[in-house]
Amino acid sequence: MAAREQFFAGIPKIQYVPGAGPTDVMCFKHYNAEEILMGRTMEDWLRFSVCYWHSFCGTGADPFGFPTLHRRWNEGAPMESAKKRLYAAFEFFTKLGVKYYTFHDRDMSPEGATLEETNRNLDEMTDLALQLQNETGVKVLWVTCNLFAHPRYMNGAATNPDCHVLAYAGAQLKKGLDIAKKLGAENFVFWGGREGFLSILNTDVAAELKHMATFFRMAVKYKEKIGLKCQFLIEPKPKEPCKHQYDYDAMSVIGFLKHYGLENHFKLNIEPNHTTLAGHSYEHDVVVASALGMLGSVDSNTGSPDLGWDTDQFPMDVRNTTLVMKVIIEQGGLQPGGLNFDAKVRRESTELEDLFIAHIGAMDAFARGLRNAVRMIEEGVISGMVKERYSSFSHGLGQKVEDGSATLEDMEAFIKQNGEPRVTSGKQEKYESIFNHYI
Ligand code: XUL
Ligand code: CO
Repeated sequence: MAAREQFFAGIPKIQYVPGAGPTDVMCFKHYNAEEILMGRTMEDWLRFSVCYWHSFCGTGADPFGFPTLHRRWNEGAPMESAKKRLYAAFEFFTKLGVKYYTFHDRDMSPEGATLEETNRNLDEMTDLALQLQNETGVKVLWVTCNLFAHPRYMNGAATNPDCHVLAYAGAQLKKGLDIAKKLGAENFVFWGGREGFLSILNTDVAAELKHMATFFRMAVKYKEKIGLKCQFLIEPKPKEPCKHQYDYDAMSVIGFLKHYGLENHFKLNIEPNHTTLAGHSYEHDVVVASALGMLGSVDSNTGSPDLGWDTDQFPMDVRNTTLVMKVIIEQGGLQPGGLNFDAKVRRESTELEDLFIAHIGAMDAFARGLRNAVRMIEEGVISGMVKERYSSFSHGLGQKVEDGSATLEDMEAFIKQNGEPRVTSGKQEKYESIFNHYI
């Protein structure tokens, strides 16, 4: 194949042009990578990552229609197009100025007839990926194994009723961890693709959950054995493709990890489109995971809350990005995680430049969210009001509740002495008005 075919020939490196006009969509108006906010560069706070599967493997096909996105890099025999895809991807990363990418093993490299052949393909492709990483300085935010697309996984991978399939998933995972080490991945993601059930009648839930925990334990053991330093992440999703997914939402994953004693080995990769599918508001799982010290990374996207499925749209809503960045700053950043655009252009957005416009728009939405959250935190109005709202826990009985030493007898004695509590306003609309001041 031609070594360095250009796939985005007419598109130069994207620049920061503050004050650019409304139709100037091929430049950053807000994302200024080097600018320092609260002691860190924007690039460092945001840690953007481009995802391989949507942006380079996606064809625009949906259950009702044929492909609409005809990418030159997807033409040719499987290994030939895999290489073209990789070159196209690295050209895109560098022109966009994003330092990280994420991929599934099978996005980068096609399956062969046997596991051995598949692994040889992966060796060849990851050799090339390593070369391109070294040339460009672009790094792997996370890698993951696709344990859901191949028909062998139709009844699940780690939770399959047949141990033969579980074994295949384990063998695939072993190689996935090896390539994570080879490419210096900073994280490794487990999304429970088909780990769940469609009918409770044919499902042994207790057995499946136990097998899933065993699968994770094997992963931890192998990670330690090979000296892989990356952070393990589980990505919750409530439904799709299964009717019920075991990793329903942040709280259920944390409950699972604690139940099986795995909580010190994993954090969460929260995808807001999954959060809204679980019936929560956009920011809910980011907030919950962070509050419990478990927020590791974010699959930055959005859905359409009026639709019941995973539309994986680019996150363009500044209100949402502000809420997410507020949480990220308050927990001291996301590193070694980041903001991965698990998002795809609409199947109607057929031009190559749409891929750039989508990422630039979302990066700018996050840059604005970051600036808003920084102002909000530095001025401290909302945090001051929240602190005041909970101030009764800073002394006396409240302090005892806080440190866990209070008893029901203390409660009774307190009420006998102090009587009815004074009802205080929650002031929601005041908070909302102040929040809007920063948007
Ligand atoms: C599926 C999804 C996945 C994971 C990685 O909804 O989000 O792409 O992020 O397997
Ligand atoms: Co995702």
